[in-house]
Amino acid sequence: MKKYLALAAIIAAISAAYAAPTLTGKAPLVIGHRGTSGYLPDHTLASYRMAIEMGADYIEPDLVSTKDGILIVRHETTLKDSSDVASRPEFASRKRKFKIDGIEKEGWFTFDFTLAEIKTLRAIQPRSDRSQAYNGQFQIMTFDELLTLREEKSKETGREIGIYPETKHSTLHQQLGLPLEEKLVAALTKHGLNHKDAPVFIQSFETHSLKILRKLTPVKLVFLVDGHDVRPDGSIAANRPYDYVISGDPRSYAEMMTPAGLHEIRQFADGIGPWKAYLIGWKYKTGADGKIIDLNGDKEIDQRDAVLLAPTNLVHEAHKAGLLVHPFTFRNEAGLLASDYKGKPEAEYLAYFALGVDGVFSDFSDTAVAARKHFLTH
Ligand SMILES: [Ca+2]
Ligand SMILES: [Ca+2]
Repeated sequence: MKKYLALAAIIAAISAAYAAPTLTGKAPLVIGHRGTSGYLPDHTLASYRMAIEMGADYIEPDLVSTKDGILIVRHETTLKDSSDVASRPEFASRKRKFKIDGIEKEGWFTFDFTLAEIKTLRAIQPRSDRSQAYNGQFQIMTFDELLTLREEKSKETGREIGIYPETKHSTLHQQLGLPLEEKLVAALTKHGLNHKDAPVFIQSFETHSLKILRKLTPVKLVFLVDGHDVRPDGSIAANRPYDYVISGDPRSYAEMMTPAGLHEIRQFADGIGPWKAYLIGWKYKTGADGKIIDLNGDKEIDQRDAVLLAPTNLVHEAHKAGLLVHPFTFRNEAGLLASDYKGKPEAEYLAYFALGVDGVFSDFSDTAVAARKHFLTH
């Protein structure tokens, strides 16, 4: 049974074990995940602008395609949860069932709408635990519009703001005849960002997408490492890259996090973007009935009832393979913080910064920037 360590002990142990904190020795990056989606509806111009103004180094858009082949900035190919499409009678007949990466979904799909139609929709906040006050105010953006914002804000702030786009459901988009990769690279070229030193990372959960991109562009590529759940005993339930499902490669994301797997990833990527549980996991205590114990006694089960495990050596192994490490996703909500952090999101960032991560995907850029400042000055 793994020993539970107090947070201070964890940070101290990490600091002692790692002399060089990041791969390059530079300060870890703050990546504004979907803008600053903790405060404003994700993937909107206002959300990205706020992330930049709060000091994010990079802004992160997910990319999907419209029916007419335009890259738009959305987390999902479904429009139901993040837009007002369900309340638009003119689109009622577009509702249908469709398999996204093998899983049947029902709703309205981005690839059934032209850009002109998408532009009549308005964004809403998909998470019920976040402010709904901004629903209906913002359009859905194109990738090109976001690149223009990046340029404008870089000039205005005097900082070169980076862009960190993700190819969403790459294989599915290829099957639909709407592949993302060439259009993504064309957009970067148009905005002067298709070169080796450009402030760009492209990310994907599919190796196939990165291998295509490796042939198209010299910008840095990051392989995202998924994991959909932590079991009570602390082990990670991980699925497989969808391109592996198609090609018959039996490996899960977790099974690729070995020295050999990391070496293989280094052949087509410059970094990994792992779910943060791969670096510092957590576990739950269970009763005789096998159920998770409500550690803090608030009659709900969430991460406040979890205790941290000792860190894994994944950052160390990835750095040894020459890979950057950018874990996701850092959030402020109390129910998403393990008990060791005592409700302080800054404490979580500090633990990961001490581990030597090269950047963090954050929904709250202000908290991430403040935690980094604290880390660098103490
Ligand atoms: Ca993303
Ligand atoms: Ca609880």
